[in-house]
Amino acid sequence: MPLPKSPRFIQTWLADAEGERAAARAALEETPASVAPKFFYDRLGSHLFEAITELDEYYPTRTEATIFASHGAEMAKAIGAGMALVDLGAGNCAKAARLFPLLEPRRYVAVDISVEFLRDALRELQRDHPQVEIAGVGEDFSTRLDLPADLLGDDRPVFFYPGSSIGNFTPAEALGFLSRVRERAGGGGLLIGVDLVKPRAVLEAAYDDGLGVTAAFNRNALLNLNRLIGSDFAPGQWRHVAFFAEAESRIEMHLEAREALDVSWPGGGRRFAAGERIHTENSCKYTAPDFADLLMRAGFDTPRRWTDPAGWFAVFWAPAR
Ligand code: AVI
Repeated sequence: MPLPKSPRFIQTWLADAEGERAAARAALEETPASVAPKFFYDRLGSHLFEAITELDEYYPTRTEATIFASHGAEMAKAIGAGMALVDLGAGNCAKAARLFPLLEPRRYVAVDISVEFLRDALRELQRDHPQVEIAGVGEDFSTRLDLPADLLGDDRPVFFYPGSSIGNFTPAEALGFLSRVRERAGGGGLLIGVDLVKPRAVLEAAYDDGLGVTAAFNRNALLNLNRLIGSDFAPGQWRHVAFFAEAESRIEMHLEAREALDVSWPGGGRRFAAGERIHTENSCKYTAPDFADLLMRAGFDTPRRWTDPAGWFAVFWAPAR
């Protein structure tokens, strides 16, 4: 039996490791301190995020899945078959794989910062779909989107950005990011999942679950930072904080020092007062009309939209002629 082919893999994440370390240290030295949400996603963080998606309180993943299950065929008709499907933040690639029978991509390019997790997922996917040309890109696509042209071939580029990860950008950053996608999506478009505004209690429970999985996910960013910059954060000294900030229409996640703490890293360090916070994530919640407007400001054509019956989540198909 021939050996299954290995997906091609390109890695740009941490090509400038010293630059990433300097930026992470600088963000910690500011007041208020912050850690970019990309630091959630080492291999353990990706597994913890997978666990979050199984929680009763975390409605986005299963709500989005019901929208794909109910309307996937209509989406596929709107998009058209045969394409290079570019999955941004692919994770375990499960969402895209579920759409393969409907979208029938000729190529699949998975992009994620969690390099090892992505490699594992792609090996399995290639075994199950030997007919699809599969490639992986280990990249921090929040700031750049460098896809070698030969990865897409002559196929129409259809970008796939499910899960409402767009909410992890501020609206201004989201506009910049969507504009970068639009520049590369000519002849294709963008299929994107977006979390919508809903009652505060539902939102806050989703980001502060009873089992403490989200708290572990939040604290794991400190362990990832310890490895990257050589800091000595002790995760147990930090309390998980998550709340809905109404004015900004976003969930904010923070880590709060349980007592006065000194944290050091090679060449520096700082003191955190008791109760002082490190801002780790925003998760913006949109209204459907506001998000459609954002897509059009980024240069996409009038989008189509599908929602669940409660109107908690939306999937948009934004064509790019
Ligand atoms: C990846 N992203 C869409 C998740 C979210 O809901 O903002 C990350 C997350 N943070 C806490 N729980 C899940």
